[in-house]
Amino acid sequence: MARVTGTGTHNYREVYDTLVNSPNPVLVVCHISPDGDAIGAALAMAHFLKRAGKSFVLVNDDPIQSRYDFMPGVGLFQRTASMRQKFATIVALDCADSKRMGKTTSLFAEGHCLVNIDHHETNDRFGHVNLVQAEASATCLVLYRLFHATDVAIDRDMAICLYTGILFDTGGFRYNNTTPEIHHAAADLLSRGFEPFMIADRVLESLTREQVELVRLGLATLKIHPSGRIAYVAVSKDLLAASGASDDDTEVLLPYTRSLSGIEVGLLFREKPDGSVKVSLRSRDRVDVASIALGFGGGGHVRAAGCSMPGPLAQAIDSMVAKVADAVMSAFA
Ligand SMILES: [Mn+2]
Repeated sequence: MARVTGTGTHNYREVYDTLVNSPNPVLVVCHISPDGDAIGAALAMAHFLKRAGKSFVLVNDDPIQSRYDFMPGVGLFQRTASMRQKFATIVALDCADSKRMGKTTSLFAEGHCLVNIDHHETNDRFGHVNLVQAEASATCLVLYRLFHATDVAIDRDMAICLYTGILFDTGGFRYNNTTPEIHHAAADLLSRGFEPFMIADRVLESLTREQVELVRLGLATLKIHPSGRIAYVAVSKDLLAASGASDDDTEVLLPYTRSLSGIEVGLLFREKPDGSVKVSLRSRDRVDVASIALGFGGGGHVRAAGCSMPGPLAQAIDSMVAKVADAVMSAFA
């Protein structure tokens, strides 16, 4: 196998050739706590590999949320902790840096080849082969372009997976990353025949009873900064336990922060079992939350980013809100 190395961004043909000529099986990974784009991209890649006559193993540290049960092949995901095998070729999807792959890196063989396919602006080109398109609205769009450029026929299963990722990362075609190109891609994918409402309902709308309980309890913690431009909620370990919801479910609280009229930055703080604090940041028009997150060792996109901070919760809130208030102040100066 010709191993392409380097830190730049490779072209479609190099990426295609690396994947198709790699030894079997190929390990397919996406980021921990996988979302619609990560799962969609990993599954579309798995379907592609299978059609190219390759074998693959799909792995993630975390369970896949049940809302994604409709996705073709989702049952093939295995948990990292259950795996012993080592892999010579790995393709990472929707991971901005190697930490996002979690413990799956323990499954990489010595001298492995890592293919990094992503769309995060903060991607540090951690692969040996990198296909990173920071202007792409979703990793699923990067894959759509790759498949088109290399004449890979997109079947219905792949189309459902790619469409799900595009739908998720554009917030249902609402965010500013909703480009003419992504609508063209969505139209093309939809022509393979599936129900768009079924996907939108599962991915964007359905809530479990535990999630609704989490919203009820979480909204009681909602605070608005004196500037009137920052809103935030905090989910402590106790609150999460009382709701019966899981850690990943906390995302359902985010829209209630940024969506408040007049708010520029919405924040969600969640206390992790080890006492550290995970922060999700969303902005509306002006504030670059990726650079704020980066300052705390995190990353993401201009309007959606995240990071981890040391506890305790109240202290993490204070220092983050102070930083965001500075950013809001200069954005509205
Ligand atoms: Mn993504």
